Amino acid sequence: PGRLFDYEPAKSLSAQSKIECTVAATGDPAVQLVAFNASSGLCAHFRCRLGLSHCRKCRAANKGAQRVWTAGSDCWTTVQHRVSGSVDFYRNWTQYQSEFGEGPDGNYWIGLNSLHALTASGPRKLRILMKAWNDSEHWAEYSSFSVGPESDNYRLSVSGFSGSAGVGNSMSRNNGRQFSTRDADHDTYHQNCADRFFGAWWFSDCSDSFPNGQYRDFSAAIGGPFAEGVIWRYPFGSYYSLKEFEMLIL
Ligand SMILES: [Ca+2]
Repeated sequence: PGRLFDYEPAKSLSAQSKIECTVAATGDPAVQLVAFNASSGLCAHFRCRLGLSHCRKCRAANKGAQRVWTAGSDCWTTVQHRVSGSVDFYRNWTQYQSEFGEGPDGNYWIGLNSLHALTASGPRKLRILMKAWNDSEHWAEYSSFSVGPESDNYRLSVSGFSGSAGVGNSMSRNNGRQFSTRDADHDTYHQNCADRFFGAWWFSDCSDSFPNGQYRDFSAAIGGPFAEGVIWRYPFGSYYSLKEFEMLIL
């Protein structure tokens, strides 16, 4: 039933109906999802692998505060998020391996180890949500997204681009690249792109996308310097730092 990568089994029991299966889970705060198979009568309870906050997109799609929902709906997990300059993203290798920031609703990085763990059993969909300074909203999507192990410097595989009107594939140069930070240069450039542009990313000879660049407030967001800021080159250009940026996987 549905996409259950974000979940791990908590309990299974038998039930007469989906309602009975759901009711059986309401007393258990650890259970965030139920799946009922009508032909076998099997009722399965699941909990979020990385904690409830990572299932908020699923929960939002199922009417706010409702604590238990049914498998089969789209449950997006936020893996990266920029909304302001309150969290520094110019960090080192060890810091990027782990989660940092304010949680998925604020400025946030889920961590390279989690990105690998979440995509190790098979590629996921990646959705990117962007807000420009005129408050227009844009999206890009990749049908296949996975991150390799630490031993391969978390090499990125990303393909199957689609996007909203005007939005281009700004991650094509990142496909197949290893991750680089200020203290770990795995790019193909003669300098360290992470160090030169003050962030961390799957750089090649640098990048047309740079969600982990330095956040710029409106007064400094437009007009450069080149490729610094929260960048999505097509169509915004390399001198435009976005107001909001979010990466989610399904
Ligand atoms: Ca280099």
